[in-house]
Amino acid sequence: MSDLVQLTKDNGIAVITVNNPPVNALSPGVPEGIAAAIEQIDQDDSVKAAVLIGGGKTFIAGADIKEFGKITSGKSGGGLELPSLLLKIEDCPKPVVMAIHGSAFGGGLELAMSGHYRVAVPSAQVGQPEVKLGIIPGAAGTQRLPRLTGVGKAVEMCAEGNPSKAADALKFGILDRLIEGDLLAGAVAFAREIADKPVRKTRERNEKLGSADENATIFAGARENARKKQRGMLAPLAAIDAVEAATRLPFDEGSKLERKLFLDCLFSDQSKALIHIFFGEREVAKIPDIPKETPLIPVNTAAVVGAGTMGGGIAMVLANAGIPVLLKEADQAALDKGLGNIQKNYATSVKRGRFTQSFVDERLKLIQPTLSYDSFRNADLVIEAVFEGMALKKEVFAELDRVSKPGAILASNTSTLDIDEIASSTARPQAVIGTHFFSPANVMRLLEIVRGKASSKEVIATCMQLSKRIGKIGVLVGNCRGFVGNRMFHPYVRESVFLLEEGASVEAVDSALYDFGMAMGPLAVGDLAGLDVGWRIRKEYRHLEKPGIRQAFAGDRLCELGRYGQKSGAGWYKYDENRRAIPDPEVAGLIRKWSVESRIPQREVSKQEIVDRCVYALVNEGARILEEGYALRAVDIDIIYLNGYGFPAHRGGPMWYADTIGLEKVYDRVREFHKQHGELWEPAPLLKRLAEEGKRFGDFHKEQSATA
Ligand code: T1G
Ligand code: NAD
Repeated sequence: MSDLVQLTKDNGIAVITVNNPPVNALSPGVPEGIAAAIEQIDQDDSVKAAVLIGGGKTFIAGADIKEFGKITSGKSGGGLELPSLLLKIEDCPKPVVMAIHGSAFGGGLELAMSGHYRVAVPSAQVGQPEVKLGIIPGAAGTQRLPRLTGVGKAVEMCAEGNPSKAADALKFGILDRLIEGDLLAGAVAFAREIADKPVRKTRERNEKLGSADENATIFAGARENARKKQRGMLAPLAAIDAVEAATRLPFDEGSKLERKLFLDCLFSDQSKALIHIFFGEREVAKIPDIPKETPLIPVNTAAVVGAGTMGGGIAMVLANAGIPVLLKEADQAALDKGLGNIQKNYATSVKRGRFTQSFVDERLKLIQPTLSYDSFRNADLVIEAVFEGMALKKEVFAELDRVSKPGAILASNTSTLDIDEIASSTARPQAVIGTHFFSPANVMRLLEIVRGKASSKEVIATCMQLSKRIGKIGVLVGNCRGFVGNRMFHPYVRESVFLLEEGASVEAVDSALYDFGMAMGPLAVGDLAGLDVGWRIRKEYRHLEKPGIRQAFAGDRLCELGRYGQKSGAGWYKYDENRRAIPDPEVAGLIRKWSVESRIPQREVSKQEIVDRCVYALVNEGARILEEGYALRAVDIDIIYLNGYGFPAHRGGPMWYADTIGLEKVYDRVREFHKQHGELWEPAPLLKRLAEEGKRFGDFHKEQSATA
């Protein structure tokens, strides 16, 4: 046997153990090792049945995603194809019991379904998450799963890609038994129980494949759901086609069709983008100059200053992670309002089935309201979320410096202000850092962790680790104006308003970016967040703007009319009582009038120009941020935009999207805009260099790390 796969015997029961840390992926050598073990079992008369189990923390978490690049670039070393291994297991005359702990995902669940029985510990999870990588199951998962669960559940699991807990998987017919205690012992005992029973081949179990009429409704519903919830993604629709084939074609033909659909997806740009994101979400946790073994500061208690829109959400996030949190406000009225919002948000989560009432009751007990700093000396971490003003922030941090215990982390949720400036109001700048949550903080997954020039490695490492604990994706960014996300968002929004002033309609701008895949158009986002928020920031920084540079004015003019967006019932759109956006001809008229008064030539604006102006504004600013070192890698920017700004995952983020288009083409377009619209479109030097050298943004940090 190989190091990757061991075969042992336990009194007539063979045990196949897969050992390929960290997640027992089906890397080259693993399928071959399993096949050899099955052959041996087949020929060994002393073996009555077999158990296959994963070594370490999990069962098989799927095919080795790192190998996909080799397949799509034709460099794959071949090796035993998974579908034929699964037929080999299924055709083994001795019953094979799959013993599952951790995650049986993708090829791991497909392998498990080729076994004759499946048992699992209650904490295990199973799933076909392939669509999240822009592919579909490629080893007959879409053919075997409906034979175990029925068509409805199978199409849901393959098209949505969400995991199922073991208890549910037992109900769905995927598992045969839950094992409490020692999994291997329980699985071997189970194998003894069934050793004399005839083997059941999953591929021959057709009784749950339903009738054409029943299935037609299921597939129509699934397609509509996929088009709505996974807008623009190809793989979910391909997964539905593959499960449908299982109900219409014999197993072998259905498997062939699945394989074709799988390869079509694998070679698609969408899949490359989503695999980039898969590894990117893990890459952003690695900070080159902060070693893995950096000591972490224990965070067992926390405090939040300000219970407004953000403070309340942040307190919920900490409580949801089981961290007791003090919540301080300036006065009782504000505190009551903040607590009221928290209770309302929790009630919504219970109504939507996200939390149980008992979970919420427990969490609410962890949130301690207060009007004083008295108990702050117990807090390991303090997060400030008061109004966005430097003077107030410095006042609060000076107070926190006085009342907090030595070693406490002092964090600010500021969205634009200078972290070093805030830290200068304390005697412990090494303990100060930015923790920039996104609204609503209890929902948005992104957390920009802003490194001040004095922030210690322990504080940074602790916040990066804490972001995982509170269910966020932490991305480390530098301390520049607007950090990474908002700094790029500024030119993106600027261009969307310029386009209005040049003749495009509000609906045309928003629908162009919506169709591109953004969760929402930039103008609708402005109305949601409040146009006055950006207006206040633009006014605060107007003195820093270069004279003679074109400034967007339509948004400011709307705010002067009190049109702040949803909160005032009208902004770029007007809103009905259910906050539904309605195009407003009055706004179109006002913008036309103001633009003509400002002598801006009016013209037809194409959909492509709208997308290019807005998205390339992101890319160009992203390139500046990279070369100035405020983001560690291009993928960090991509992760920020997917999880904080609704950039479509199947396009991989703005920097990956630019790499996919080709930087030469992007650079040419940016130069065109530079000629037409002036200095604001000056190409970033990094974009220029990489385009001229035929390189990608993805290469930049490799260059950096090579020269570091
Ligand atoms: N292939 C290669 N590397 C993988 C991997 C995989 N399938 N899964 C994880 N890793 C790496 C990951 O990059 C990280 O590396 C380390 O393992 C730990 O991962 C034929 C075609 C299992 C729930 O989509 O969901 O099967 O950063 O940090 O939080 O039809 O990993 O340390 O260098 O995520 O404990 C389908 C993907 C594949 C499952 C564990 N399978 N993995 O979470 O650890 S397609 C998946 C996960 C397929 C078939 C098709 C999670 C996990 P590094 P981690 P974790
Ligand atoms: P908000 O106006 O909703 O809440 C601020 C709260 O701070 C108010 O309830 C106020 O009473 C309280 N406060 C003021 N002074 C205080 C003091 N001395 N002690 C205790 N509480 C005090 O503002 P918000 O939208 O929650 O923004 C808070 C911070 O988060 C700002 O820095 C903002 O830039 C940042 N931020 C906001 C968003 C957003 O979308 N709203 C997103 C990210 C970051």
